Amino acid sequence: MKKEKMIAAMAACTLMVSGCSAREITLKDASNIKSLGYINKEKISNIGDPYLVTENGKYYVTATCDGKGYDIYSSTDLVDWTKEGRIFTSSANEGWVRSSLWQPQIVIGSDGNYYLYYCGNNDNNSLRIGVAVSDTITGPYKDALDTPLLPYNVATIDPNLFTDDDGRMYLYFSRDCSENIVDGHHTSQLYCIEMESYTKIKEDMDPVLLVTPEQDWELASGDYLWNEGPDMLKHDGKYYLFYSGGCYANSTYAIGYAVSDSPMGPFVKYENNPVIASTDSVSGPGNNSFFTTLDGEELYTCYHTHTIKSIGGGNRKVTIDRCGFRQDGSFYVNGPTTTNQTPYSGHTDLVKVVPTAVTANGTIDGRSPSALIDGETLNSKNEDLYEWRASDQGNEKAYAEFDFGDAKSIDCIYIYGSSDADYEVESINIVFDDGTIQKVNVPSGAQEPVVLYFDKVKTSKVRIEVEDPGQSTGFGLSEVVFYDNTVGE
Ligand SMILES: [Ca+2]
Repeated sequence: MKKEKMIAAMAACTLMVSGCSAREITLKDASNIKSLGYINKEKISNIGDPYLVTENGKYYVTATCDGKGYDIYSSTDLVDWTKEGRIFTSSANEGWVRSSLWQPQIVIGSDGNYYLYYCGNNDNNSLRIGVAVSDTITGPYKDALDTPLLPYNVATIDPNLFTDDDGRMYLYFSRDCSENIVDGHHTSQLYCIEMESYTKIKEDMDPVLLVTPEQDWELASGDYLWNEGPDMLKHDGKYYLFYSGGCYANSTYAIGYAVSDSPMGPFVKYENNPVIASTDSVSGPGNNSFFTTLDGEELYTCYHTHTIKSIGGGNRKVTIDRCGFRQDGSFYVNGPTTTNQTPYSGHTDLVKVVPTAVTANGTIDGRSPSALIDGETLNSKNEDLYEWRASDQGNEKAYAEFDFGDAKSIDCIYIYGSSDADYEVESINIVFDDGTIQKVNVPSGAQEPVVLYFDKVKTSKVRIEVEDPGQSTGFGLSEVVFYDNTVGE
């Protein structure tokens, strides 16, 4: 982002917007409102490979820690986290695992037990996958077996157990590049095996190779190549296998996915991978898991990014961003974000006010005003196809209009701009039913919304129109979200 645009965005975010003709809305200081959005900070750092699971009305995260064991953290709101302590530890005398304890997964068993799938080095310094069990989510977990879970004499890591709707269970894992040579390259590839139970693989079945590094972004890491960190997500009857490619220690690391009609493939990689990649301000996103907010309303992905971008390496932090599926079945992530984003559903005093219709006085072919309320707020490679773009209006001001049907109370608006600098206008007017109007400097980039918080306005429509096109060649917006703060009423 250009520096002057950054300043404009910051100015807008601190509500230093200037009034226009007609009556102005009164902008209020939102800095003391805890529930007004979330920001990805270093809430949990010096970790990797975070796995987030919900249970007992809480969010729990476990992750790769110091390689000697796993810690677990809990939260009721995804903002404040409590370290609950160590749940599993390697030992020189017990079990089979000795070191390099990486990517854990906690599975809530249908039998009332909690299962910890983990990986690490055995006595021969070869990586294996194991499973431990506990009757509480916070452990301690004890090995369920006295051997690794998988009986193969090859290095395997990154277990991800998936239970299908019919109850059949599948274990996804990576055959690790430390011992896997493909076409002369150390290569990590993803495999799947069906499980008979939480602690036993199905007999007489060989693991099935699912994906191998082949897309350009997966080949950028040099002699060593990775497809690792699997996480299965089923949507609309299809199986979405998420994975990480590139080198975890630098900015080549990123997340992509592949789709199949069956849990064991064949899988076809998404042509616009990766769906989460490094940006000017974020490095090394990878190894994601998925969760739904406790109220069941919103899907998020939890993944790691480098704590210190310029250093990279193994010090990573938990990063959380909203995600979803488009109507065409493709998947998007509103991330990686570093600025204030719309609040987590169920953890805010702001109630969403949803338009019943969105119209515009002109939209270029192939785009739709409905993109303004589809939940997708920002765009990376190729994905600006999914934002709204006004058609050339000539002398007429381009606008989009949000219709709420009946008059609704609104006191907060998030406005996500265009992902393309050519479509970032200098300023817009927000126009309400009663002629109240507010000029707003538009932020740069769909990733950094303007957040407006103001005295309640009762209105059945909100029009957002170009006030000053500046240097732009057109007008684009990614998403607009309206809220009513109901606290104190
Ligand atoms: Ca959108």
